[in-house]
Amino acid sequence: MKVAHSPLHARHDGGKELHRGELVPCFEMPVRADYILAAVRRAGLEVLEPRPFPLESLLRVHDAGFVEFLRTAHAEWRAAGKAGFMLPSGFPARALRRDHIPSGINGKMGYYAFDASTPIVEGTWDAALAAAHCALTAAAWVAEGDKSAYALCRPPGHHAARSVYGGYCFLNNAALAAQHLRDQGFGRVAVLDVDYHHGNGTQDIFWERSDVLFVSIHATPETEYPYFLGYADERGEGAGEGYTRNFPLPRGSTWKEYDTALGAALDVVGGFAPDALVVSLGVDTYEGDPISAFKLATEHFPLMGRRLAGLKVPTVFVQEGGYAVEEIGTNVAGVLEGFLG
Ligand code: Q9C
Ligand code: ZN
Repeated sequence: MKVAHSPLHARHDGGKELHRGELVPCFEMPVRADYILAAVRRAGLEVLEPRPFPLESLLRVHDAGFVEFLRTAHAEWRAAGKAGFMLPSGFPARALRRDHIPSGINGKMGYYAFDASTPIVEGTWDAALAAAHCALTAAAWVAEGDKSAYALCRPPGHHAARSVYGGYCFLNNAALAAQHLRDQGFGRVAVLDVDYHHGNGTQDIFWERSDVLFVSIHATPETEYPYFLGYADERGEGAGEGYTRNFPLPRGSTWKEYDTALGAALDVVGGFAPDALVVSLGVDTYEGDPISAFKLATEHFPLMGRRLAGLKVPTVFVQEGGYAVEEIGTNVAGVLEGFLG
């Protein structure tokens, strides 16, 4: 299994996020990728830099105005006389919604963002673009015949929707990988999201489509981020009806409950008979994660990988969350090694 990794990820070093009423250092920090890189190298996987892709590749799943905002946001912020990290403080919530994008940087930022935990710094665009290229490269390897590949994406992607960013995510790396596989002739692509948090962005992107199945196992949004999506009754609409499936679990869930949900999710994926699989691989389900409340132990991640291999489908792994930084590499490598068997 080849690994796509770019050192450009380190240009996104967000500063602070709003967490439980306080500005705290970002949980999504550059050293996460360093631990993962060391662990996949220890596991003997070959690490390669991503290929370049035209900017238009992003527009297969994202809105053009949104991409242009991400590309230019920090320069506009500096032009307005500001420095450091950008966080929005006003959002088009229900009573404020209309079809107008404010021209000022603060209003524009609130328009495109959905939380105040996702700072943009000068290097955010370079890092997010490199992460997208890692996902597209891993998908390209699989399209060219590799049985599996791993995109070591940072920043992560699954909360980023067609035209909204948040949850530490800017561009939806997993959605880009899935779309690339579709564009390379894989007729049916399944996305299985095992991050602790619901993959609202991926769900949004494929909500009305029947060619990409979205299945997610995550903590209940009643109490857990992203709060407003990820409920079991969300199943897609129009042509996509039945092609989104959510498996929310209570806080405190252990491998026993997780494994049962994983079995149900894999039955849905298997029933779809996909030509390729994209796994949104968050390891914030780990018991030591500082912002999450599942109880998976390090020994369970290889078991997860083994179960995924049972689908016997070409598979692209895309890195999402995981904030217990010292264990993140071991847990990610555990899934990949379990998959390889
Ligand atoms: N007090 C991923 O794992 N922070 N994103 C919530 C609530 C956002 C997690 C703060 C968590 C986003 C990719
Ligand atoms: Zn997460």
